[in-house]
Order: sequence, then C-alpha cells, then structure tokens
Amino acid sequence: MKILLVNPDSPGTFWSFRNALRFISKKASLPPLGLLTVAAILPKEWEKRLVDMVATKLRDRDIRWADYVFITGMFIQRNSARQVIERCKKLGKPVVGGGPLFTSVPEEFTDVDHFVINEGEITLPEFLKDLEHGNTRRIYKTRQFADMKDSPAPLWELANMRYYACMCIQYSRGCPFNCDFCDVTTMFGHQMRTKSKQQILEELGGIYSTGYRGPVFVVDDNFIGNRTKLKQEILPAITEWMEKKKYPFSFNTQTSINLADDEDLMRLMVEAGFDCVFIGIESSDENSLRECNKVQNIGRNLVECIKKIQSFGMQVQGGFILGFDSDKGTIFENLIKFIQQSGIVTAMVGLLNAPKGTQLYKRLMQENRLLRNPTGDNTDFSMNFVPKMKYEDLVNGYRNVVKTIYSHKHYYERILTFLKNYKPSPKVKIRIHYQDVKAFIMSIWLLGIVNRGRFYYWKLIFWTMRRPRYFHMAVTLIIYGFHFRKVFETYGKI
Ligand code: B12
Ligand code: SF4
Repeated sequence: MKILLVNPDSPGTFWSFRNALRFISKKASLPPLGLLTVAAILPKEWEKRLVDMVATKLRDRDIRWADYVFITGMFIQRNSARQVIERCKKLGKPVVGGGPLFTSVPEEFTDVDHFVINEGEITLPEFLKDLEHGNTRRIYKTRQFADMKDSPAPLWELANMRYYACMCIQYSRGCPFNCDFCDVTTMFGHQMRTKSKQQILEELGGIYSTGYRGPVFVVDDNFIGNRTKLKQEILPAITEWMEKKKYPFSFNTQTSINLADDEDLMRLMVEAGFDCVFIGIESSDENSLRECNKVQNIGRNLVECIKKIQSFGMQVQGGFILGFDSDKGTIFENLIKFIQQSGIVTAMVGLLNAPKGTQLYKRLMQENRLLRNPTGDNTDFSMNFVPKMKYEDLVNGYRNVVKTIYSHKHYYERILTFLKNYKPSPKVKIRIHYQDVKAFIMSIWLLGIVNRGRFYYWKLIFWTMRRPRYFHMAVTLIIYGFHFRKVFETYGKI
C-alpha cells in the first residue's frame, strides 16, 4: 500500500514566522508532527511519502503514486485542504482526513472518503483493521483519550529536515485548567497524559541521529500540567542526556503562569535546556480573567511573575486577548502598558473567538450572539460572535494596540527591558551556524540600512556588542519583529 501524507499550505500568520524564515533560508518553522506520528502508526511495510505544502509543492504525480491520500490540517489551512481534496478526487484517489480541522468541522468536507478523527492512536488502528477486511466506514471517531505510551516516535525519515527552522516533540496531552475559550481541553481533556522517560529520550535520540542541532519545540499545551513527574523523572533524564550529548538542542514550550511559583521546576527546566516558554496571559484586567475562568492568572502580580521566569533564564512569549465582555475602553492603553513593562517581546494579541465545543461557544449560543465558525487565525481582526463593546471601537482599539507595540520604538524598548532582566543559563551553548551569520548580514541590510527602524536597530546592536551573550537573542528578536510588523501590515490593519 502507498500512502501520501499531505500537510496543506497555510497563510503567513503570526506563528508562521514566514517573513523571518527567509533570513535563515528555511521554508517552514516546524514539521507536521501529527502526520509524522500517523506515519509511524501505519504498517511498517507500507510505502509512505510526506508532502508538507508549507515548504514544498504538491505535484499531481505524487497524488497519482498513492493508493490513499492522508490529509491533516488546522482551521487556517481549510482553503488549501479543500483544493488538495478536489485534486485527489479529480485523479480518483481516496482521501482520509484527520487532525484538528477535520475533527472540528467534518461537515465542511463532503468529498472526504474517511474521517479518522480525534486521536490517531485510537482511531487509525480501527480504520486499518477495517481496511484490511474491506469493510471501512466513513467516520472513525472516539470520546476516549489515548494512552501516550501508545503514541509512537514520529517517522523523522519522511521529513526533509533542511526545510525547518525548528524540530518538535510532544510529551503530554491535556491541561488541568478550564479557560472557557480554549478548545484544547475539549479536544484533549483535563487529565494529563504523559509519555515515559524512555519515549522522550528515544524521540530526542531520533532527532539527534538525523544530524539536526538547534531548537526543539515541546508542543504540549501545558508542559507543567504534571509537575511531580517532570521534576522527579523527566527533566533530570533530559538534563543527563543533554549533558552527555553536549547540549545539542534548546527547548521551548507552553506553560501556565504558575510556573513562576515553582523555583525548583524553573531551575530544572533551565538545566535541561529550556530557554523559552509561551504563556497565555490573556488580559491585564482581573475582571476579564475572571470572566474566562483563567483562575491561575488571578490574584497575582503577573508582571512580577513574568520577570521572575525571565530572570531564571527563560524568555516569556505571551498570548493576549481583547474582546471579553468585561473589557472597558481603558483596556487598550492598560494592555500596552502591561506588555511594555513585562518585556514580553513576542506578544500575540488577538481578538476573542469562540471555537466550537468550548464553554464560551455554549454561552454565546444561549445568548444568541454567535455568527459563524472562527477563521482559525486569532490575529486577523475577525470575530465569530457579537462583542459587548461596539465592534468598531474594539477593532480600532485592537489596531492601536498592535500598531503601538510593534512600532519600532516600543518593540526595541521591549527587547531591552527583557534582555536587562534575562539571565541565560551558562550551560546552554549558543551555536552560531552559517545561517545565523547570513541572517545577521541580511538584517544589517534590510533592518539596519533600508528599514525605517534603523536608528533603533543600531542602538540595540551597539548595546549588545558590550554584552555579547545577548547578541544572538537580540538579532533573533529583531528579525521576529520584522515578521510581526509585516503580518499586521499584510492584513492591511496597521
Ligand atoms: C505545534 C502547533 C503549531 C505549529 C504547527 C507545526 C506543524 N507543522 O504542524 C505552529 C507553531 C507553526 C502552529 C501555528 C499555528 N497554530 Co497551532 N498548534 C500546535 C499545537 C500546540 C500542537 C500540534 C501538534 O504537533 N500536536 C502533536 C501531534 C502528534 O498531534 P496532532 O497534530 O493533533 O495529530 C494527532 C491527531 O490529531 C491525529 N491526526 C493529525 N493529523 C492526522 C491526519 C490523518 C489522516 C489521521 C488519520 C490522523 C491525524 O493523529 C495524531 C496523533 O494522535 C496545537 C495544539 C494541540 N495540542 O494540538 C496547536 C493548534 C493545532 N494550532 C492552532 C492554531 C489556531 C494555530 C495558528 C493559526 C495560530 C496563529 N494565530 O498563528 C497558527 C497557524 C500556522 C500557520 N499559519 O502556519 C489550533 C488549531 C485549531 C483548529 N481546530 O484548527 C491548535 C489546536 C491550538 C488551539 N487550540 O488553539 N501551531
Ligand atoms: S491553561 Fe492554556 S491550555 Fe489550559 S485550558 Fe487554559 S488556555 Fe487552554
């Protein structure tokens, strides 16, 4: 059997890093981990090919080669997914759809032959069994959550590692919290399910043996959901492995803000090579936090917590939301102030949306305020419900927030605020590759000469020359800033 695995193309959104990737001659930020995991569940003897359309083109001859086309996707990829499905149908190839897009809105894809949705570790073996017996159904779904011990190591050999800026692994699924807008818990539940120490080391070994060295994103939605196992087992094992291999990777992940309460955990993470965490801060307003049930962010000085994590050696990236019912007209200025004070350089500010299945969706449905499904891109100025604040005021306020925080002045100021507080671990090596040198040279031309923000660029570069340990980080953040500005300009919004 020949299986073609397709990751549809995706527009250049906030997290695509598309405008930054060209500085380092990479085509995509991360490989499609879901498809590589699916590939590992398929029988060993089957032939498999991966086409990641974010990085390369899908050719008709790839489709013709296959017996089945397995397609994944997020909401944001739905247009490209539709085109791929249409091409497969024209060439007479059966399509199997799985992953978040097909799990959330299967009704939008009438041409898909089989939906193998929810967690592939459970639904795919069922489909494969039926395929063997020639009695397949159209939909394979489950309410159960997979045991992570059954999740195989991704088939890295299918991916062209040179396309990607970063690699990824998954340690856990689920999150103990219950934020009302979040579909992670709808999809993966509250119970933390984790892989074993052996699985994680095997996955790291798998990436290492491809020759890759550099950043690895641990894609968990809340890496610290089970702190005891992390502290006693997983992090010490990763540290030992990293020391033995001379720190070939650096890690970034997503956590909740209560990371700041646990100094041991922060120390262990930094020792293991973690240098960056994404945290959902959501709002600077306690009423809005209460409204969305972000209990872990309430009753604490959020700026102090962020600064504490930075001082332990981890950059904090933050997610922020505007459009809560509790948001008043002052929220915009307050949020700008908060973001500037915190030194969160990568601040993803988006408008609130209600994905299907979330508690927010249910509430808004009862209140008759729902308009449509979300576009899947929380920074494209769209909303799928009627907000309490006048929509025009909300959008204008939002535009002002992103325009301000991504202005050269504010952005570079934030980098400095962060770097002054950041104490990177001396253990983690900064590896300068050829591509980093190229990126720096390109940044000199584009951002230090051509671009309007050149004054701030040189000010920061001279500042870091006296503090070389921060140089690599500063240049990376400068290039990210170029991407973020372009994203918001492309939307035509700033
Ligand atoms: C890593 C990640 C990314 C990476 C994507 C890398 C890549 N090439 O895949 C990056 C950082 C680039 C990213 C970006 C974005 N992301 Co993202 N991301 C994730 C995250 C955290 C983990 C995904 C992952 O790798 N999981 C591990 C693998 C093993 O699981 P999986 O992919 O779900 O696959 C399993 C099953 O779904 C199934 N499966 C998957 N595909 C298929 C296919 C077939 C045929 C079958 C049978 C089974 C199957 O089997 C697998 C094993 O169980 C998820 C959250 C989550 N927990 O899933 C969000 C998530 C997927 N992202 C999301 C969003 C919204 C975005 C952005 C739009 C955010 C933004 N505003 O920019 C951008 C868009 C990207 C772009 N323009 O390029 C949403 C998608 C919601 C939806 N329903 O579509 C999620 C669910 C987070 C959330 N709740 O908001 N993301
Ligand atoms: S902490 Fe993050 S992953 Fe967990 S429920 Fe809240 S938004 Fe979702």
